[in-house]
Amino acid sequence: MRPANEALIVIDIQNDFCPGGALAVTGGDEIVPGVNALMDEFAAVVLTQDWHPAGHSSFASTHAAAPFSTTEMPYGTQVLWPDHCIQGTGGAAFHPGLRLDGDLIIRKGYNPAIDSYSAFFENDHVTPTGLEGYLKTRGIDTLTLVGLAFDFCVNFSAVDAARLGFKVAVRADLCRAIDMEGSKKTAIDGMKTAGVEVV
Ligand code: VGL
Ligand code: ZN
Repeated sequence: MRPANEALIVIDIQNDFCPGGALAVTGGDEIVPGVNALMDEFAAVVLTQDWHPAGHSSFASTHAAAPFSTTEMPYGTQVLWPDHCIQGTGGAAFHPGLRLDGDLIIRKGYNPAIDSYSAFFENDHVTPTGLEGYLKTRGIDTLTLVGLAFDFCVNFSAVDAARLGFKVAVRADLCRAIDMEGSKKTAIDGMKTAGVEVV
């Protein structure tokens, strides 16, 4: 068992990010048994859930644009995704094999106007989700991240966590990437620059 200052953060292991889902990540379901087993090591386990209202501004359909194209938002460039993780749908539900006995489920992406890759801040990089306060008030300063997708929500969460002063490790073997236009390598480089340990 790890000490009480450590938490496991399980990012977005939801049906829409697994094979057959609306924004399927190749092999996304393969990590479930390993993530479940890793939960046993941690006294604190937090799960995140991508949780968009229908018509969300990150959906290509909202802009009559092609999925995986980009648009400029007030907060910067935004990839336009297929409709995914719509609140209350089966696609937004966790993978049926995932253990749900963690301490906290934090939802993100519910603001219609702003996407939220990171578990800590929306994509404007200033609107907090509250996770920082939750962890710090529990005395947690060291995080291990796993989940989907490696190059988007895991990456953004890990970099934000490092910036907030957490000691951060990402278990790459318990993540899978979307990997569009080299985004996996960019994510690895960015995480290392931010001081994240990618193992
Ligand atoms: C994610 C794209 C859009 C993720 C969420 O969980 O990595 N990616 N929404
Ligand atoms: Zn999303």
